[in-house]
Amino acid sequence: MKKIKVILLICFCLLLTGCQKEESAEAPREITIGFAQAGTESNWRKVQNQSITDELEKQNYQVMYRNSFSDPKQQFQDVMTFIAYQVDLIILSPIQENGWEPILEEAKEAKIPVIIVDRNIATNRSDLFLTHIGSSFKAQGGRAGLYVTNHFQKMEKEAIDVFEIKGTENTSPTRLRHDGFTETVGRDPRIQITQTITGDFIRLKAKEEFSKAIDAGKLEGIDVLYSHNDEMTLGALDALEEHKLENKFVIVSIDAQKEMIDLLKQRKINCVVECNPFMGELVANTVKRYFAGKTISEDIYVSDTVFSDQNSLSTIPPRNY
Ligand code: GYE
Repeated sequence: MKKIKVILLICFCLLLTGCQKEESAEAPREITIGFAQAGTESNWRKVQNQSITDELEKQNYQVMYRNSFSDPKQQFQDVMTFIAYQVDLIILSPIQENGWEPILEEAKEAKIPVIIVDRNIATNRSDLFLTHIGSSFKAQGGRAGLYVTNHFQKMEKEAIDVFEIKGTENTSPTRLRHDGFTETVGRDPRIQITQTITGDFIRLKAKEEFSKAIDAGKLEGIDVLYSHNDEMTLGALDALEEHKLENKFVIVSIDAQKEMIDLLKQRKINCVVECNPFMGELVANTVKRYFAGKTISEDIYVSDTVFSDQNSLSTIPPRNY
């Protein structure tokens, strides 16, 4: 009996010293980041997704990933799942703008910080998230509008009619790319948006909607095609081709995927405003700064450029997406 007691005591001591050893060791604590991605609707999205996951993994963060495949309700649930798992930080690339306050309240209560990337959310509560990292969609719309105003500036035309292909409703890029555009073209009263369709940022959806517009004779008198992203521009071009129609519009697109740059170089479209998807490094550095207790600015902008037939096209570097 005594022997057993001694053995038990030794085991207990070993266990204690073992535990102490682990606590004093300087092994970095594993940090888990929940990344809630919006969908896979465009090539742009795939590159943005890759950029963020790659850079987080480079920094040795454990990434818990959920993709809600363009379903807003699913995305609310995805973020609730991260909260239930008690992840250390949430990166949210939202689909829609509205409805986030109660979910982010829950995250706040659970003391889980949230970083919003790409699209933004509609709230006045700056205490609900650390920062937003992404492009200025209003500036993108403004730059698209500026191309159109410049293009027609010296042309004697009474009216310049614009056909707008909008992205998904209730999303910040759709709202702001529209606002930025109308604000800028507003300087020339001849330029008016006379037709609008919604293509949800998806090539096939835009193709279908644009085909319907062609069949309904809605292209009559249109001078400009302004599309909120490249996938939808490609969809509209697909529809024109299917209807054996020549493209006779000025075309302005947003994103600057490879296919669109190629079309610009072939002078089949006129202008493409870049939306820079490579935000991973900024995101990972911001996460790192947060865990190091450093200050983080409220808005972190990704820089975009504009490619158009008003500039030299040969200098555009090749792209792989
Ligand atoms: O322009 C589009 C996409 O949210 C800014 O979403 C992003 C947009 C991007 O799928 O291609």
